[in-house]
Amino acid sequence: MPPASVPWFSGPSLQASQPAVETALGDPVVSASLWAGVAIMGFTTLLFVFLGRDVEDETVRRIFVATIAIPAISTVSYLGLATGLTVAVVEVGGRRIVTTYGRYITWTFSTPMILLAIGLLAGARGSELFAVVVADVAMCLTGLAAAFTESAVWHRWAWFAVSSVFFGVVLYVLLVSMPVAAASRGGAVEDLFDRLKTLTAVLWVGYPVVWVLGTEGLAVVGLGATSVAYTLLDVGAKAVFGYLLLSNTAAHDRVREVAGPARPAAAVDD
Ligand code: RET
Repeated sequence: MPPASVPWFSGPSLQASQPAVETALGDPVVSASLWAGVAIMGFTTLLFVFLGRDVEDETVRRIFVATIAIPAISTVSYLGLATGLTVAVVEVGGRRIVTTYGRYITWTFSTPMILLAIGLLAGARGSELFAVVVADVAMCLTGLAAAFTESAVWHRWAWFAVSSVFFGVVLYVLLVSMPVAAASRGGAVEDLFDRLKTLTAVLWVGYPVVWVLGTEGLAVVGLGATSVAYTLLDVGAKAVFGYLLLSNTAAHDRVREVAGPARPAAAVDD
């Protein structure tokens, strides 16, 4: 039942105190995977701030701002999940599903930062960055819709399909369009971009796979395994990705090789 204090609210109940949510968070594997997320992402945020302590170049500084925001947002996200604030139960086709919907909300903010950071490195055009961020936000919000849909199981898959189309656009920009900009920079930038691009594409494909196999999709695996899998993907897609990006850009900062001089078509206008 929706909380009485929110009479207009007819969607899934968002009460952390629901017994099913309490039971889910009482599972030590689920709870450990979420509290580990708070700790790892908190530590990663501090590490990234430390790595950026003497960066001077304006574009590299922008890359740092975007990349530091990734684990910072994620720390808050994990706190919301671990405390049950952003966990809810939905009922569909007679099945009760615990959804950690806070993930999708925070991906809406954190994933654009990842794309901005890698796009700035590549020297992507402003229109390219804009397109990839729009598609990415749409992917996250339609993923949130999939998680909350209770009307029919196939309705959930319909949202999943829409989200996947937006994901296709994101992958296209990352794998086809941005590499052209990165190639024109050549050298260390191109090599670093190529590594980060591959890491990102591989890990990001893991998210919909976990969705399909996990509790919100076919429920082949339980909530504990789903939650651990998302946390591991997050460590790769945020902490490892960010570390590779920042340690390399900070090292090259002094020669302005990484960001390179601004080109007329580049989003970088320092
Ligand atoms: C969902 C389900 C619907 C279909 C698709 C999905 C893709 C999610 C992705 C998430 C990436 C998250 C990252 C988080 C790090 O901060 C929403 C699971 C396609 C690609 C990288």
